[in-house]
Amino acid sequence: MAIPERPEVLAYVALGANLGDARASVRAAMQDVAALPHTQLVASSSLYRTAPFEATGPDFINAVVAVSTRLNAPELLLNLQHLENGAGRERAYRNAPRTLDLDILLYGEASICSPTLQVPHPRMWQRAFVLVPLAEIAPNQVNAAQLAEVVAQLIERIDLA
Ligand code: PH2
Ligand code: MG
Ligand code: MG
Repeated sequence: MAIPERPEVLAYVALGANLGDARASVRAAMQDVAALPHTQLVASSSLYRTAPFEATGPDFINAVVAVSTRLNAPELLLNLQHLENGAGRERAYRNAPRTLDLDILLYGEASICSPTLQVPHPRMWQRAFVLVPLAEIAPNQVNAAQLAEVVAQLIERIDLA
């Protein structure tokens, strides 16, 4: 069912995994995010292999997608958490290795600071694994100085979009 009274909002979602078949999990999650209710996929980045940043465990697979959605931000968050749980996500400790992590980076122009959701994502500007795939699909959202800040972090484009 459409929600005609709701505006369509362009949102950016970061995907990450470093447990199990991370590549397959991120690929499947891209399709699952695209299939969320009242949501259309606008763009998806390549897949990147990245070194754990302030985290332990195996290398991550990371990517970013853009969606146009009529879900509000809390609804989008709940839907993403549902997908994380469906992928077997456990929360053993902060930044523990995970089967799937889905983070809202940007939700239109919104600034959100609630106990459960902060948008723009408060740490996105420190992270190459976010900025590089985001710049691939939305070059207007990331500038050269921001990319220069994270240039020392290891990131390799593995599966071209
Ligand atoms: N996610 C984190 C912490 N560190 N490092 C990489 N390379 N990729 C991630 O997705 C990641 C991380 C917290 O969510
Ligand atoms: Mg995260
Ligand atoms: Mg998360």
